[in-house]
Amino acid sequence: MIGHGRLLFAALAWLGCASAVFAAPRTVIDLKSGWLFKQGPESGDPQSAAFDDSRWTRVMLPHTWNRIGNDGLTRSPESNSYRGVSWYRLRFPTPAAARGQRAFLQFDGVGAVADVWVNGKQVGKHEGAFSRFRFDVTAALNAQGENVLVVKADNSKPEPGSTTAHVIPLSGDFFIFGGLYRDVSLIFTAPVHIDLADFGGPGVYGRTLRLVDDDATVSVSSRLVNDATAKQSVSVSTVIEDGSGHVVATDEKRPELAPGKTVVSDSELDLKGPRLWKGATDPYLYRIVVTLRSSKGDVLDQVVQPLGLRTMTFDPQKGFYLNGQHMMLVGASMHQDRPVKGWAISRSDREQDFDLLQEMGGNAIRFAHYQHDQVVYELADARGIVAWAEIPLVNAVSFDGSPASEALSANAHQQLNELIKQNFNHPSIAVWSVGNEIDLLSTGGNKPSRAASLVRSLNTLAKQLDPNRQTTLADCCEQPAKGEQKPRDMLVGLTDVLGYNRYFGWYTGKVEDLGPALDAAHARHPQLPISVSEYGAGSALTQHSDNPLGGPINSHGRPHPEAFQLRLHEESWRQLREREYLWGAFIWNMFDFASDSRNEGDLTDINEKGMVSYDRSVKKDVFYFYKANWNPASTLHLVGRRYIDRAYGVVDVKAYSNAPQVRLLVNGHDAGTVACEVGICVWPAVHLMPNLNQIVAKTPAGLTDSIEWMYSGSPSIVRIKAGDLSGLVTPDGARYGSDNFFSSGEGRVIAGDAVPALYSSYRVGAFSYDVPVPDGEYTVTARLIEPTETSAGKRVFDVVSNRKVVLSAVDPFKLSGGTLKPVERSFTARAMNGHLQIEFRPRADMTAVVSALEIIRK
Ligand code: GCB
Repeated sequence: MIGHGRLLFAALAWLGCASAVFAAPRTVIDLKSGWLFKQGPESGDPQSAAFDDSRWTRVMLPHTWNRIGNDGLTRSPESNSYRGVSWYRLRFPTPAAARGQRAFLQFDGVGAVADVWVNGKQVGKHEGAFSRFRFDVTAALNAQGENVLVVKADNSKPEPGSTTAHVIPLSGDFFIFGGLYRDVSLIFTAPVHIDLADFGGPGVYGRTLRLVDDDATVSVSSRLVNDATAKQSVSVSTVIEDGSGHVVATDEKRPELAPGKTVVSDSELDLKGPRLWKGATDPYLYRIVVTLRSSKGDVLDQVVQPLGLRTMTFDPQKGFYLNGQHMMLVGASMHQDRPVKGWAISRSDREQDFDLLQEMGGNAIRFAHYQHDQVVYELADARGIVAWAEIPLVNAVSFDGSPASEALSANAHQQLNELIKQNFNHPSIAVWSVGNEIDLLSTGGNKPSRAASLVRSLNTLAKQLDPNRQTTLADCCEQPAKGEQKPRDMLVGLTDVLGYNRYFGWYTGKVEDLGPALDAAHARHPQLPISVSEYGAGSALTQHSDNPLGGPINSHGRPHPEAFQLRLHEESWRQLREREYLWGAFIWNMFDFASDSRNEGDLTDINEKGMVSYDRSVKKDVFYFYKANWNPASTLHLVGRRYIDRAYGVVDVKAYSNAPQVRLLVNGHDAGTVACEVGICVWPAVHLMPNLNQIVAKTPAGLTDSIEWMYSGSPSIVRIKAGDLSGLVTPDGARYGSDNFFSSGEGRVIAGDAVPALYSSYRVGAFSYDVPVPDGEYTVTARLIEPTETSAGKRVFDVVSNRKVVLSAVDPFKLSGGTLKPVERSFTARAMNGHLQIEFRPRADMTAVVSALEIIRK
């Protein structure tokens, strides 16, 4: 048997720039550098060893050819959204010391389908962009000298007839990056070894059978493979070590291994006085160490896996319990991409993501919508974050609403096997999710949905593989499709627990509907533990609104003022926190992420619902709202970080803090101390000075935060763009702020560019404005348009100020001579006690409208 030190040394010497990790007694050689890459299909025979690749580009792993998501309203020329086949080639030597060893190639993740050749022989194909896979390449390696490894990576868009037509996900609001975007390594083992071909899993699976106060029983199943030609008598030692490396339980078995066979060796170990894995308060980890020895006592193989002792239970009325202690799981979902790097991110990128989630106070992560790199599950274990793990069965099981094809079903089963086997030993994982919004397309597209049988069989597989964990799915469509009475194919109830993806106030309804909708769901399924697996809103860091209720949001477009995201989260969390039956609430999303179907807010190809920007440089204001609510460490954050150049001289100042009360100083003057409720502290109607304003907040414990705002307007000129969330500067330089100072009515926009910008939105209904201005006489100009009516007499209203009618029987159609025709009317009004009141009072059963107000002191 070859000494592992020797093998390692030889491998390093041959590989030059490659690095090797010595994890006794296996040898792992990291294949990071020396790769040649060609984007797009290649003519000739690129899989053959002799192929001339001298013109290809040299790349390092991790690597993706795609580049998606940028600031600005159009796609950057540096973007690369190519989806299809690309090629990688690597030359590497066979270490002389590897003779007689088994050799495996390990890929930690290739987007999305990988065909692999070694020395011109195809050694395997793997379908699925997210899971680890290994191929036994022992027979394909040259006995000595150089080998040529070739990988064809294919991230073609799934569509009928495409190479990925049966590979999940068929669809999804995230970009599928192509390439060798995670690590690749070469592993050498003895011929008798722990299984490496078990769906990429570790071959060693630990399960807590019993956990009472001072006693635990753990079973460990190890899969042993005899790739030698003769029968082998071996010993399997199974050891549990505590966090300091002390052995706390051991067992030994002496199985006989027939040649060419895989045998499962089971051990049961008792632990006295176990220390529990308690989430972030004490994420205590044991280690399972399984060592395989020959009859002579030589170490043949060894695998080390994490073990955390904990119970996780779900109660339909009371939510989630960790080790019998109630805990509401709060956190966010995350994807795995960054600007420029795409999916080819590093361990330190992932650590930063965890740092941010934990700073925000999250105790849980939903790893959406697929299996992430091993590193993240390790980080979740080590940091005590409870995890939701899932397979990428997203939006649909077919292109036409029919049931999943056999091939797609097989692929979904394969990816679920991989997810569970590869991550079985991570104590942080609470639930296996079998999919996300699986019937979205069929419900939205009014096609039949036939996902239930696949969901049922995936659920059965998950329960067989891991009886200790609960299954879940993220539901979109329990409600019937448009115009129908019943849901078509009920998925809710097929898994042990559930998550609802609900976007009240963003895609549907009002944010206030969230709680009642959840109560109704809870009433429909009183025995089903439910959570909110997604809720959220987009936010553009350069778009600002003084009142997020001022106009409608265009969820699939622009603008997306940050203030709208704040309100949606404030109101959502108020409702979620009160609902004891919820086992969790996961914000969508922790980070902005790449999605090439999006042109929203101020970005392109980015879904901007994150708490933190795509490049992680900006913690949005909303991040601090959750921090104030979830992180017990003292927090104080003044809101409006990016809205520096203010449209109005009188503003509501807001801070997020977990202090009971906070004091505000504006330009050195005390602006009052207010109590904070649900982390929100508000100082209404604060007067700014012309030019620079210094806003300082202080908690009683001495925490301080400050911002500087500019106000370049004049207190006696106020311009309001009614029905609009972002405001406007006219060509002659007049600045209109977003709709503000109103009560009642509804803001609406006129789509397209049929009308001048100032008239492109309006407030409608019976409504009034109470505008803070210095006392005096003002000329008020109301800019009007008839948005919908097609004849005179359909919309007639009076405008009233200080109980006097200042404009009588206003009929925008009649005044302007048609629909969508601008017209304006002015009147004089007096401000008293710092307020100017203007009421729009419709006649009979009609409504009033106004598009803009210009208020100028006489
Ligand atoms: C969802 C999906 C998620 C999307 C999200 C959104 O329901 O599950 O993948 O990204 O909505 O932002 O629309």
